[in-house]
Amino acid sequence: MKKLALILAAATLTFSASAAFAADHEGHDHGSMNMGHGDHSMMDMGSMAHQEVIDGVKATFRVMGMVERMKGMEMPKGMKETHHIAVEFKDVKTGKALTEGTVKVKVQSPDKSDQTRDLMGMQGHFGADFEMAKKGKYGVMCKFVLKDGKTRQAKFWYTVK
Ligand SMILES: [Cu+2]
Repeated sequence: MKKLALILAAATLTFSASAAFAADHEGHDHGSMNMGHGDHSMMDMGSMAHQEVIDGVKATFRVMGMVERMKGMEMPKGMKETHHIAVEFKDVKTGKALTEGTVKVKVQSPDKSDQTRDLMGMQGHFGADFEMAKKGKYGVMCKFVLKDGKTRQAKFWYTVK
């Protein structure tokens, strides 16, 4: 009788342990299906900050937080830049990407100080890093000259929360 009780107790223990494991596992899968992955890819892309058509060219701006962009990597010491601003240009008529040209961006901080950078062409877009550490509204002004030689400008506000 004593032996049987022991076996039963052991069986119950094993059963409840595996049930708990299964419940745990299901919970985990469910959680990652819901939010985790979608969020992650959104961060990698950077959120669209502004889109505008200027004289036949569609400009799409994205602003990426560097901490998110460099997830899993260590931030280089002494690096002040906090955000990456990227812009893509498209010919509205043909839908073709315009990847050649000179692009300048001026960012005005909430304290009215400003930074101007030449954006480098990289993987189909132009981009540069800026210091946007303070919370508030930043004015982003972009001046660009693409292959057709025309000077175009775009402007938008970006809020750091
Ligand atoms: Cu970039």
